Amino acid sequence: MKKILFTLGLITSFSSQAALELTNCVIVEPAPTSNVTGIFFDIRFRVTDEVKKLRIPGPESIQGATIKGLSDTAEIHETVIKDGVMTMKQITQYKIKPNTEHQFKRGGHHLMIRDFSQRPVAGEEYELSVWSTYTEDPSCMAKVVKSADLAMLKSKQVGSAE
Ligand SMILES: [Cu+2]
Repeated sequence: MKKILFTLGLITSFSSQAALELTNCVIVEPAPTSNVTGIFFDIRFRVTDEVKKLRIPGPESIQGATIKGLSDTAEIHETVIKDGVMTMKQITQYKIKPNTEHQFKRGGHHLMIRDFSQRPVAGEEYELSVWSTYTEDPSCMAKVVKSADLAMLKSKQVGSAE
């Protein structure tokens, strides 16, 4: 019972402003023959006074994600270049530095889903919830984009960032 009250307290304290913030969430439309696809976003851990009060015992981190209507489990991958060949490796935990923007992008860290319950189509939107260790799981609406449009979208975001 105490645990439930504590959890409710946490939800209330973060209802105004989540500690983890997701932006620029996109799902890549899978190629017709593929049953895997990548998901990209930016994530930031805002250490507010409320977060400081939690006295979390270690660095905040994320461990995976759920995409409502598509997949219960998204893996976190990192891109590794080995002997000049680009491959991907699953990692179980990704640490989020305080007050720093981390970009999950093609050729870097990303989320990956496989054997999705339906094929995402460009123009659709799905709710992405990222599993965090200490603070409330952040979520965002992720837009499905065609793979070819992803590069364009990203350069536009970078161009307008400053
Ligand atoms: Cu991957």
